[in-house]
Amino acid sequence: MTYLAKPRLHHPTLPTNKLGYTRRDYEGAISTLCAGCGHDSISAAIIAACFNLDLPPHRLAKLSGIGCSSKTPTYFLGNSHGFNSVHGRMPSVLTGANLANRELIYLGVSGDGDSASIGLGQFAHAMRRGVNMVYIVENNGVYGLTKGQFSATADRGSKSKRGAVNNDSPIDMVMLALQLGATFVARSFSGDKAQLVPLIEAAVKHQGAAFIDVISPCVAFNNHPGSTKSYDYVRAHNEAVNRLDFMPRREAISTEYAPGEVQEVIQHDGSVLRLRKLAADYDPNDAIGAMNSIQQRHAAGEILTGLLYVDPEPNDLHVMLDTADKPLNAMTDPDLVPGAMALEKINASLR
Ligand SMILES: Cc1ncc(C[n+]2csc(CCOP(=O)(O)OP(=O)(O)O)c2C)c(N)n1
Ligand code: SF4
Ligand SMILES: [Mg+2]
Repeated sequence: MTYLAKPRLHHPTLPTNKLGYTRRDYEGAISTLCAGCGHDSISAAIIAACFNLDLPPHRLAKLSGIGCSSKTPTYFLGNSHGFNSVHGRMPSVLTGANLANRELIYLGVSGDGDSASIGLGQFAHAMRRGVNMVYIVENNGVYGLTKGQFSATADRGSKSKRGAVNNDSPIDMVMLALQLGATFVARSFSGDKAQLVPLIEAAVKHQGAAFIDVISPCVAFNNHPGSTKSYDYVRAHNEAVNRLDFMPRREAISTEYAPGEVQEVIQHDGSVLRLRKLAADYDPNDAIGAMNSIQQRHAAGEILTGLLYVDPEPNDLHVMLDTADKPLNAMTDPDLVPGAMALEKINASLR
């Protein structure tokens, strides 16, 4: 048996959102991951974010590759569209789906092996093309599913469970996403729900390529002393640049912080990201500054988390390709075959 269905009983007093759904309505099958795996906490954060945003589950499509992380879409949003693709190929499958139906919200779930090794090229092109999606990498520094080999995000000098030292230079996916032009870039920790849930909410509302690297300890293969992706290491070295409050468009905005401590970013749809600055000099609209800060803190052995960069006026792939507003999969013959007159006009314009 690859998954267990959950009983459909709801406690009658469970809170409901504006659609009348409880959190249970955003869950999936019972997880078969190891008890304590960080990936399960990320699934819980995705469930909480979609519940808070009152998302109709049928409006969301979740796509993944291969790995323990890529298995997780089975464990959340059981009433949404889902596609478990091939190892490292989630970004191209998602891009195709997005081009065919721009009206869905796209959530790509991947692992550090899936995205930083076999799928690195795919990841790069989804970011640089600005595919409107939330791209979550559940980053544990190992190939968990295939029993704990170092992945390309493992820090140089970190140790495997059996004591082998990783001599390779790590790939920092946040740095890559910034360099490639992603318009929303964040890093978080599976054990920090207060930071992760609003980050996911804001990323869902962002109209462009939103990337979140979530450090997610693998309790079976990478949670020992010597690992820089263990619960203890991340708790001890986590340096948050901001705390994010996310306010959807319809909510009245009231301020409760002293001036100078808060930065507000208004998104395209009118929703507001309110950033409580923990590092006073941190500017989340400066991609080059973000790269410098990440490198400096990494050299000091710290992991910078929070919303690292956001472009409040992003362009997505549909804007860049100037596609029609009507989704391709809703077009009928007259839309797709405009007839000889239209063809003649185009030909005449090219003569
Ligand atoms: C084409 C191909 N090559 C290799 C594999 C073997 N494989 C399965 S999962 C995986 C790595 C998964 O690592 P990651 O994406 O970090 O996920 P995790 O299990 O750590 O969450 C590999 C190499 C495969 N399934 N398909
Ligand atoms: S092997 Fe690691 S990544 Fe996979 S389920 Fe277990 S703890 Fe999670
Ligand atoms: Mg992994």
